Amino acid sequence: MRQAKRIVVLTGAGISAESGLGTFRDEGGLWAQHRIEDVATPEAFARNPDLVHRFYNARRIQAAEAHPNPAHEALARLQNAFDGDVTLVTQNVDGLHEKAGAQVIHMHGELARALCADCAHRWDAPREMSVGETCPACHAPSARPDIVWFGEMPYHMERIIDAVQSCDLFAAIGTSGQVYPAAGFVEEARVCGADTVELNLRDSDTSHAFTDHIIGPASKTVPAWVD
Ligand code: BV8
Repeated sequence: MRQAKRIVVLTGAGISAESGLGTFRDEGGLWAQHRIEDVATPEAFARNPDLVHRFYNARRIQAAEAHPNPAHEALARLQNAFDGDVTLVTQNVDGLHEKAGAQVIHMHGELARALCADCAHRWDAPREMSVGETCPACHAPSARPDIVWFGEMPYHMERIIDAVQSCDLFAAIGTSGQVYPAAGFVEEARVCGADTVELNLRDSDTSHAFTDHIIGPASKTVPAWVD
């Protein structure tokens, strides 16, 4: 980390596991309880908006009560103390990076936000959203969670790719490397000359693309890596 000047950090559900929030693909994870096709696609929302709202309402309430862990706090320290650029990109929607005081790019949206499917207005979501919820701007009954579902374009991609292509250190923390385009960032960073490090409990689908690996729970490995 010493000689790096421009760092990009990508986080996934694993960084929030020790804050008590379930991951997707670990034992008993979210995708063991629900099929992606039933709760995390635009077609699922069109087919059964009540089920999708209930899936996200439960996670929104749990996330609102969760606290950042030492891994989130260490990344906020890195951002505030490092004498270079630190671009923090998260696939997570739980808001824990902000709670730790970090500036973060949410590429998959946020549980705390609602989106109007008609006029694209965004606002702070209520604790529980329900079918037919109206948009405060256009008043259409078309409120949905401000979440990027499968088949939808992730947010801030241009800004993220610029940062990935110009960084000299790319770190991925707590992600299985199974979801694109996020899983492709490491390759992009590598071909642009960055060093790459993966911090995870175990190997991921993209471990082969990283030059360094730090194995262990994020609440221990990330503070050690940062400090
Ligand atoms: C798109 C919503 C195109 C929010 C999510 C190739 C290129 C492009 C697209 C594709 C492609 N191939 C396939 C696709 C389609 C698809 C995709 O990737 N499918 C996969 C399943 C193959 N991608 C998309 O649809 C994306 N959109 O490509 O659009 C487009 C183009 C033009 C115009 C329009 C569209 C959209 C992807 C976003 C989908 N939304 N979530 C929500 O419900 O939360 S993705 C979902 O999985 C989560 O958001 C999460 O971000 C993501 C990845 O999961 P992880 O965060 O990695 O979590 P996971 O449980 O998998 O792993 C946890 C890891 O943590 C593990 O490695 C574990 O070991 C580790 N861990 C656990 N505990 C700890 C730990 N590590 C450290 N410490 C611990 N304590």
